Amino acid sequence: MLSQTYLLLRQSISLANKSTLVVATNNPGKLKEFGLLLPNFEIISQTSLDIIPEEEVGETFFENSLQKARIANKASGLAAIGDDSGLIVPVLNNLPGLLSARYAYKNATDEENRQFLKNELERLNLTETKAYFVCVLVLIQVSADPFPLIATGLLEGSVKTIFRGANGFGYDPMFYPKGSNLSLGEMNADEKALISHRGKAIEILKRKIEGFSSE
Ligand code: ITT
Repeated sequence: MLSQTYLLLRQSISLANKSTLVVATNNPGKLKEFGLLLPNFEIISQTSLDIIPEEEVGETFFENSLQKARIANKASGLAAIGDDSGLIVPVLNNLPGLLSARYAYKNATDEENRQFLKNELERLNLTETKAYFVCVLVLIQVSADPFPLIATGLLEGSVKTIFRGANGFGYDPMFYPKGSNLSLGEMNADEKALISHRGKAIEILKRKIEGFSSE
């Protein structure tokens, strides 16, 4: 029963026919990664459609991601994907977490947020500590979609007070994936996509779009 409903609902979008997908983000770093990771889609940014995001008030990455996708879907009438993501540092009570984009202050730059995190670590006399990135994607396929597709990805590693590399965005220059000598800022886009929280979430989402999994 579930699989029949699932198959009906998912028909609006497919990996095979260059479906159009609005990415509900104003973050150019994220947008670039979506373009790379979803080559079978015609990706449109919400910025190019003048869609204005609302304040993120959710208590979970999921709520914020759903809100982003809903707004973009309602405004465009097209399939829309929300990405709410962030960096969790357990020793800092799981901050910056939901506040990752505005850790230093509202509208802070990536550089200011990195510096703020570095200061917080130094306050605890740490030069590195365990951390992980999370990414929660929500795909709304049709208007009032009662069955959005959801996918989550994690990337474990550590944050260090030494910044290396200028690739990527956000906290990439200070994040070192588990088992890697390179920071994410030193990896090229393909290398990051293979291991990243966003890359993993998108792989799961692609499988759901194709109907291989309904979980
Ligand atoms: P949108 O809401 O417009 O998508 P945003 O940057 O505000 O853009 P979020 O609220 O999801 O998005 O905050 C995510 C923040 O987490 C982002 O600004 C970075 O600071 C950090 N982040 C998420 N994914 C990251 C990645 O792959 N590399 C580095 N930092 C990342």
